[in-house]
Amino acid sequence: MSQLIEQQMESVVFRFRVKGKVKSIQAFGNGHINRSYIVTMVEGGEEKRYTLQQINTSVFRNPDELMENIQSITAHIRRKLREEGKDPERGTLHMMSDRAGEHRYVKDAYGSYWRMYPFIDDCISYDIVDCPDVFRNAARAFGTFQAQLADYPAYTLNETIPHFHDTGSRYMDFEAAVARDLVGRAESVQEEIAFVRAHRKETYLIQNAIIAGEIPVRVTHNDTKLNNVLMDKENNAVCVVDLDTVMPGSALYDFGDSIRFGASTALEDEEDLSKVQLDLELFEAFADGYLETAGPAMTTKEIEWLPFAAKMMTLECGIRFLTDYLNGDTYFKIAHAEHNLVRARTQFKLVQEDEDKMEEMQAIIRALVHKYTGK
Ligand code: ADP
Ligand code: GN1
Ligand code: MG
Repeated sequence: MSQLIEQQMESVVFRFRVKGKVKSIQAFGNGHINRSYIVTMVEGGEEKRYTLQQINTSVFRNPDELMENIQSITAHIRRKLREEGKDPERGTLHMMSDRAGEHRYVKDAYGSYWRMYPFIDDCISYDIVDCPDVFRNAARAFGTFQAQLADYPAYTLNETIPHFHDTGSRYMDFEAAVARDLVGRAESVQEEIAFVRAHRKETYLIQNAIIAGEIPVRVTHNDTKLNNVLMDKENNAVCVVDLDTVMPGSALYDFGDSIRFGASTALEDEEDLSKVQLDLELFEAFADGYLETAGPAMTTKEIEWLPFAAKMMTLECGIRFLTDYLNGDTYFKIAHAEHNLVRARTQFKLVQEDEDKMEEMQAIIRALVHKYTGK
């Protein structure tokens, strides 16, 4: 980082209610949207760390509404943790106030929005997991998160990204990108385009079921990647992070997106597709932890849809990566020119895996329902 940029960031840091001097500011995290930094402050020989994040305002168009959501849901979770005698300092995120105590963010001279959270120390987050017990703990964290927000009035939350998990709407964005072919890539991805088109009819099914009232609307996280759960040294989940997309949604989104990312045997950008498989043991572990914690509040229909949701959230994410590739990589951060295409291909391979293993996933869910309800 250049000295000038570091000085500018320091001046942002001091507009929050922090004490001491800045020792260092380092970029970190593997997220595809925001920019995250660890800020280390020193005061009286003591070090304290914070996460500083620059919000991507081309993705999150209304940062005020976004922060309002995070502030109110974290306050709600904090209350729940206190009631349960748990540590509210580690169990949820705390947005720092600015010096005036007016906002939970700082706007810099360029119009960028920044927020700061005390860093939750001694934790790790995984991009890949091969141990079912670790994945079960991640599921418990997301299931508990949903349970903690079950009595939060969903209609009062702002929609931070409209139609976020409306797969049918994502499909239409994809067709528009193919038609525009802004950067002339469509010709080279005909196979991937055909794959998406072959699945068109399915993209509307979850949304239709929600609109018809068959699937309930809940307050959901909507970005339940494994690396959005902080784990302690014993691999127990400590805190669910990355709360930008918490808004009204469906448990199908949270379950499906977790399986998409965490039950894969490879990273999201693995180039060797023979390494990319759906691991049914991981699927079972996640489903177990999720049904244990969120299951009691879920409806029978919702639970039946879980395996299909895993496939649909994977297809949706693949569609989004491919759409971004066709649009010239304007949404997701990339490390090389083909990154979004590589990501789209892993997702489509996983969709095939989901299709091949659909009956096994369904049998696992039925067995778990029996385990928890006796039915
Ligand atoms: P992105 O939107 O870029 O994914 P996140 O909010 O998920 O950003 O942060 C990136 C990573 O930083 C997370 O996966 C997590 O490992 C870590 N992280 C975020 N906030 C904290 C925090 N308050 N304490 C400790 N680690 C954090
Ligand atoms: C983005 O910010 P991050 O990396 O946790 C994206 C998710 C995608 C994910 C794919 C706001 O999540 O929807 O599933 O990349 N977040 C947003 O890895 O679009
Ligand atoms: Mg994240």
